[in-house]
Amino acid sequence: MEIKSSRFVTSMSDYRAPAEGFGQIAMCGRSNVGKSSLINCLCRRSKLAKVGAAPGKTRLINFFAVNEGEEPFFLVDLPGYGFAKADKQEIARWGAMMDKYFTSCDSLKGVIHVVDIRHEPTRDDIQMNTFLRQCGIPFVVAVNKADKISRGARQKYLAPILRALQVQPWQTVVFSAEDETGREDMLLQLEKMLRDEN
Ligand SMILES: Nc1nc2c(ncn2[C@@H]2O[C@H](COP(=O)(O)OP(=O)(O)O)[C@@H](O)[C@H]2O)c(=O)[nH]1
Ligand SMILES: [Mg+2]
Repeated sequence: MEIKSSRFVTSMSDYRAPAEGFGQIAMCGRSNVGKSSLINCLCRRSKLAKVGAAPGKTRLINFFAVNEGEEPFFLVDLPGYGFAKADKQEIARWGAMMDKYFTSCDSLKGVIHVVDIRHEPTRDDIQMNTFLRQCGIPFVVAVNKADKISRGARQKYLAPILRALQVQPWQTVVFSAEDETGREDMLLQLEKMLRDEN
């Protein structure tokens, strides 16, 4: 698949199906792990999704329409978890938002669960992945920031991540939003999810 066009459509704090009934591929993961950067990398637009936005600010679900007029779909940037300074109220609000999204989004085709190659998955990461599995939502784990680790050492970092999340190599893409490592592979995975083949 190629991404030929992309545009920001809308932000919402409370999920309501967008007017365009496109299939949706959602990004989830810790704050700062590179969800927005991954969208920008796939779309090859450095400023499409806002990168490095301070966690704790207004947390919204952002919708980007891709390939309109052809085989359109939405890339959905979900608010991250695991932000250091979140208070209980904020975490509860995040949980309610995510709950509503995952339970009422009929057109969700799959999720890209973004993790950081340098860190073993946190308890939140494991919970998130378990949730996706329990809901039967197709997912791919994007092991991002691969550019931070030399090629030869990546396998050593990857193994404990796969083990902790209990995912298989074919469910993961070693990725770098910085240098486009894994971009083609990720586009293939997206295509599969959009066609319900995953
Ligand atoms: N080196 C490197 N930095 C990255 C990569 N992806 C994201 N970043 C940086 O990580 C920070 C957080 O990225 P962002 O996309 O805003 O994360 P989000 O909170 O998950 O949406 C920014 O400073 C990005 O430039 C990557 O693949 N490699
Ligand atoms: Mg972001």
